[in-house]
Amino acid sequence: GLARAKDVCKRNGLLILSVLSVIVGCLLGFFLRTRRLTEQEISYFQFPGELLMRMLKMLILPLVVSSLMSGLAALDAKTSSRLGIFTIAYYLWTTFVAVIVGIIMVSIIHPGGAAQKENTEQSGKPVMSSADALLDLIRNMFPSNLVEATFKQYRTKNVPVLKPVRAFPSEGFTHRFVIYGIRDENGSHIQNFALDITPSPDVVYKSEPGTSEGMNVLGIVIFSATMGIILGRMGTNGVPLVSFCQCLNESVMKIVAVAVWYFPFGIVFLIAGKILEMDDPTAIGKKLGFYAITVLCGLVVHGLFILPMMYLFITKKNPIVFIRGVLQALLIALATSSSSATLPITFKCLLENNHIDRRIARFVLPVGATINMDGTALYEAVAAIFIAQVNNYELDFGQIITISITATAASIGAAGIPQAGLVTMVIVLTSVGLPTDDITLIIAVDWALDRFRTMINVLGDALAAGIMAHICRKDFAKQNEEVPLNCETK
Ligand code: DAS
Repeated sequence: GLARAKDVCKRNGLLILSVLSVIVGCLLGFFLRTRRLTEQEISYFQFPGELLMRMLKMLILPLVVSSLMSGLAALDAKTSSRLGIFTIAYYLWTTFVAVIVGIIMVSIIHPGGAAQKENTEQSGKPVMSSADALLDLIRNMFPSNLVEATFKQYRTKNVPVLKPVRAFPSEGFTHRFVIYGIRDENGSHIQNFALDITPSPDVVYKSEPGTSEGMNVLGIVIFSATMGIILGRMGTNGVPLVSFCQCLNESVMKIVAVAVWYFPFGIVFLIAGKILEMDDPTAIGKKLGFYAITVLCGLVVHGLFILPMMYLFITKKNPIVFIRGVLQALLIALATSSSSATLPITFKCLLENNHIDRRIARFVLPVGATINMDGTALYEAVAAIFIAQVNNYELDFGQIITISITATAASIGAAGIPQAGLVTMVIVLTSVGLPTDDITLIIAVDWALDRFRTMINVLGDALAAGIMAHICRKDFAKQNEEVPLNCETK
């Protein structure tokens, strides 16, 4: 008995530590909340968690570039196109299924109720149109500058076009002025000291180019995948670059193997730090609570039933064993809310625990972390319909179809970074004419839902790798010896 327990601990040590760190992080966070720490104390407390995020982000670029280039270069034309088509088709299909699950859930639970809105504050900020968002997605596929793509994305911003102001106050006004004043103790007016300008509804907006912080992973994925395919066709001429990428990939994975020992420690502070800065959870309204429950139920149904059933149906293998293999990646997703930051661990789990062919993982995972987000798609559909319900807005069948298509597109467009889905929500809302300002209704719980949807996003990518390994097993068995370079160490 004892010897067996020891053996289990030895083999699963890191996983056990990670589970414990999530629990300790929650307990510590709630305990320290009662201590009322200052903002500065909280930021120092969050430092070890910040380090974890920095380490993971540091690994994304070399990992994505090297795995796609070396992975695709190792495949012949037929296999890579088969793998590519199957993977993309599977990703689109599962994302669409996730949206349907979300729509069914939100229709059954009906969290929006019939009561009044709890928060009607309109931000008045100009937002992006869905056409702009779609064009931005395509623009990001072709970054004009690869170096810039490593730290910036393209995002159209809409700026107000001001009409000339004639007199005060008159019809020509494009902005509402709010003047704050100071009064003395007798209540008489002393001085105006601030002017808050809010655009009035009739202001016209013009699209202007812009960029936003954060790596353009999609652009880097497209470039690296293309390079990988080309290198594979170049024969011996491509060898220097391919072996460079293989070597880079292996060394990055070795860094991951060392860094993982820091992760449980980082997770404690990442989770506790977030709990320390969150708003009072008891202040969340009833409807918002039901909305969060709807999203969570949808994620559970999709992640614990539908995806595993698909895996079982296609591969005839036990999905529980598979999911246990990637549990550590799921915990990192929970702690970081970022599929891209989790990527190194997803790789590690799939190669070491689930024994997925590395050529498959090298293609399926980076692409999946960028475009395959089942959890995000499900949440986008639920959120849009929730907002419609809150506004007492009846959606017809055509609009539901529109939501399911745009939610799929919005999840593809969302980057694998925290709360990216909240930004691409705009596409879904504008497509059916819902007020985009109502995104503010769901912000209070979004950071928490983000963690759970990111877990499902990562799970979807991992199961996809398992399914692709099964579907393409014959191609891979055939070409095992045909890998252009034999320098890969096992
Ligand atoms: N958190 C994101 C992810 O990395 C996406 C989202 O915001 O939904 O998967």
